Amino acid sequence: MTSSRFGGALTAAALLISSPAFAHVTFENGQAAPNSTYKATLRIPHGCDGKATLKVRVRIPEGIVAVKPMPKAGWKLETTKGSYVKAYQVKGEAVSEGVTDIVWTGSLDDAHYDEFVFQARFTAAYQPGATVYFPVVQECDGATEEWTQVPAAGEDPHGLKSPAPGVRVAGIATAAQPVKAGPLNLEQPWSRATPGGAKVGGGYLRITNTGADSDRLIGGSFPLASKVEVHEMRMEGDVMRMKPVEGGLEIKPGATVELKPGGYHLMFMDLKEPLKEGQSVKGTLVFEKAGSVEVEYAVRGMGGAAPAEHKH
Ligand SMILES: [Cu+2]
Repeated sequence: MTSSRFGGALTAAALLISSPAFAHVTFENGQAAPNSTYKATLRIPHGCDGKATLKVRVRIPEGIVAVKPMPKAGWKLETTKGSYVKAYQVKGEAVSEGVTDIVWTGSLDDAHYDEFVFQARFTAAYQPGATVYFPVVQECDGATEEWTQVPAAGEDPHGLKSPAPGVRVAGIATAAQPVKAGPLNLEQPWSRATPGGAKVGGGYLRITNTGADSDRLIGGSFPLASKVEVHEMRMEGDVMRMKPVEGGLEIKPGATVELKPGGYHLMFMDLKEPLKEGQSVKGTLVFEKAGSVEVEYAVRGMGGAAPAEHKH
């Protein structure tokens, strides 16, 4: 069972690489720590309709400060500086202006691939779980590709034709004690605010098995949902979908499994009311061996990343 699931994940990775629908402009590392400096490596996989890329422009979103691009051999580097909408605290100092646009000018053949690097600091303007989108414009010989689409709340980013590359702000370690359920440690259960009318919500946490036997997460309960399912993401053709994990999610001895957006997650089905940022909601998780465990989900901001399409 485990090996076949792993096989499925490998197939998905292969599809991501080979399918032209996924040859988007992306960041090599799509995750940044909150309130810290992030090294952004922008990957340009191809030109515009077969034409060579002559310019790569990156727009820096508000709340991202202390931006420093890395010069690139053979490319002219220019930046535009400007005032931020507000001042941000960086290491005890107020920062109110900086780089707002980066432009590299050079030439990259459509048949080639290249990377463009800059440093940026993610401020407290973005909460853990949020995705920050950096609009990118690729100017080619007589053509332009605009990677500027941002998913609306609840929209599947995989459905966008020219998505802006995004960086997710990672969760922070909190002082909260992990919940123990026999040999299982359950850490940082969280959920995400949902737009009004949303029928489903996601539940995330980290589960570590300190015991000698495997256990399985098979379900749970959530007061605002009719039921709780354990889901996984799977590629079906070009489309990323989620599906219930058959037989439950295995937590092997010594293993840590992270349930997170874009991966394994709990799905709160038929939500009775929207989840609001700042709320905390108690629910239960049910394990095959450890039984039923109470957890409290901290509801975080909506962020940009949205649940993918469902198939039930
Ligand atoms: Cu789901």
